[in-house]
Amino acid sequence: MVAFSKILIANRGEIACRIIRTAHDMGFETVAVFSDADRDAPHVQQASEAVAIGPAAASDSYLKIDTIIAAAKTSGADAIHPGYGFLSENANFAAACQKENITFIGPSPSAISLMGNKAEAKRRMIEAGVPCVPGYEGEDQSDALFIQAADAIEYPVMVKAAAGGGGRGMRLVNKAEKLEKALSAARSEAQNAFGSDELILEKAVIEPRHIEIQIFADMHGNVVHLGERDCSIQRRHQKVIEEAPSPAVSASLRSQMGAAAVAAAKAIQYSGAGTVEFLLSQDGSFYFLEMNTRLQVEHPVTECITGFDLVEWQLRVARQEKLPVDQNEIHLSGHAIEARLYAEDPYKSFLPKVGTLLKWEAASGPDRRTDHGLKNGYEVTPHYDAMIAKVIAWGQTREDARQKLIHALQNTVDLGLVTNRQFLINCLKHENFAAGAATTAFIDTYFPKKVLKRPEPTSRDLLLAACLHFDCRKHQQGLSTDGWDSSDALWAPVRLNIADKIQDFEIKQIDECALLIKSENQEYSAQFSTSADGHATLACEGHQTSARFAFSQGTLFLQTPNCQFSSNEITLATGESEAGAGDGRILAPMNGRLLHMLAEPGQSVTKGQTVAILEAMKMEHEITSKIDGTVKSIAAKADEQVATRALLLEIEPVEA
Ligand code: MV4
Repeated sequence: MVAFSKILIANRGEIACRIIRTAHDMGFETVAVFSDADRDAPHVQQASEAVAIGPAAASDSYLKIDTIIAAAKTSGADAIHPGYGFLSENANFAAACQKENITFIGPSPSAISLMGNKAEAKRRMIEAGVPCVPGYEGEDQSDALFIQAADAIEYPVMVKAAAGGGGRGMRLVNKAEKLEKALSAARSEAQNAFGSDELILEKAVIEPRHIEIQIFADMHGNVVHLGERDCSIQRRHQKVIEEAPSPAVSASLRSQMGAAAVAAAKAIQYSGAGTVEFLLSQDGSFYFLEMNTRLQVEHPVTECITGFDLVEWQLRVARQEKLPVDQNEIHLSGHAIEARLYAEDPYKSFLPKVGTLLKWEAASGPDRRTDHGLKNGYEVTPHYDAMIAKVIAWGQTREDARQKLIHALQNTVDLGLVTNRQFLINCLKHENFAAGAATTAFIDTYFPKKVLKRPEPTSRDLLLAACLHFDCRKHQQGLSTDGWDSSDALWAPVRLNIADKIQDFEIKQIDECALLIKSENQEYSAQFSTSADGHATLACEGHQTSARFAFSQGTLFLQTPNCQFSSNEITLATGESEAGAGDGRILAPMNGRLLHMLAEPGQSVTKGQTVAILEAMKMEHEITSKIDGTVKSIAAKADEQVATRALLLEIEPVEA
């Protein structure tokens, strides 16, 4: 038995938190590592102790082998869990741990490096009798040999980088005339991306499903599989939705694929958690693609249908225990689906988006699970992967799981960030997915750019936004709803900027909760209320709308059941507003950055004189004095971010 007691987690975010949870449950101490960007991150707070490992860039911190090993030594950690990504499939890192007598929680360096090369892996898998796509994976890399091999297996063919993964350096070639050009392009791409221009060739499988088998091996020769995961819903080789079991895999196909995956692991004396990826063709045949020698992002769906804790198994195997069960003790129960929440904008080419998570609430409820490393105020930076959380639901049937996951995503609060949450809901609701028929072509087929439209707020959503701004303004002006009196019963204009569109409202407070709202020549009578934890409800014409909200520097972030949007109040920018007009208090007409403060204390100013310049909504706005007078005080300085109605300066009127 290899004893270890303190585990360093060489990772961050949700997977670091996931590993810490099981490690603590089992009685281990944990050490987090963190870059400058992650000082206050939840994984750091959750670990028993934490070590700083350098600048924000991953190449300067989470990818630095020597620094991570040094962190283990200074903290006395005697084992390292690499998580996924970063150093998890780096054979040199596994070897460095071994050399320092630190238990690497993963397979041997030789298994990692063997599976890191597709040509070598494929030759070994063919030897072991694992079905592989017909192709060429020889050492002779001459064009002549590739041309001959392609003719023999017949077009279309795939050219792949031997050192590659995740689709980089991959080319689909439909006819012989195009092969040579594809070979040279793939070689240069592979050389640039992986430092090796070695290629392999395969017959192309058209519109396959991505099916992977979770395997587990101990150091005593026992290997089991835990069924498959269907990861067909991907975008540019980035997984989006995963599920277990696959709607396309029968019990008999499962046992065939499971046996092939177990044979693959045995052939290389594998130990620990591994995933054997297969392509499942439309005709039901399956082919080995590659083997991932780590715990995968989507492991929770397997945990949900087997009831096992895969991190616990990893730790047991690493201390040389036998696998806790035999193959015949593994039973799959129900169905689980995982959706990956990314900080990205699906309506802008899925570009990653940085920002501050103002309010985070993971969905709760029976059979829901959210794996994350988030908290209120969490900053999404450009340094790491855009995936911020995984939302998982289990159900007796696939349909139960699908419905619960949609509900969970609708009840996940991610205010302040732009995420793919609504896109995930739309994917899960799509009839092709609901029917269990989705292949790797799902997103390109059903969600091409032209059908990806940002959900627009409904008119009720807009009324709610107007009420929230109105309410916020009252609080800013020190008027509490409790202290309401009839003098408030005036129509107040509320002008909002929502997605660069101007929306005008007028609101009159009738009593503590009742409001009259005018919008687009209609008058509504509404009951409006908010709670301290950011719930808002609006009952209007017999229909109640609920939403979650947060204000940050005057910007309102609103999440309604059908969309998410932000809005800014610009009522003062009209210059005809009630507040701040008559007196010498000059307020910011909208959220923005103060470019210049042109006035100084004691200076005399005349009505109409420009006293400050505000940059907002991509324009410069001159702020002018409404009166003749003397500058009494300055309340904001250049470069400062100011919120709507923030005091900029105060002018003492000259006596008439
Ligand atoms: C293939 C293929 C069709 N035929 N190989 C993409 C990433 C890499 N892991 C392997 N990939 C593919 N290999 C042959 N012989 C189609 C893909 C593929 C794919 C595979 C799994 C999930 C999504 C995919 C999207 C496009 C292409």
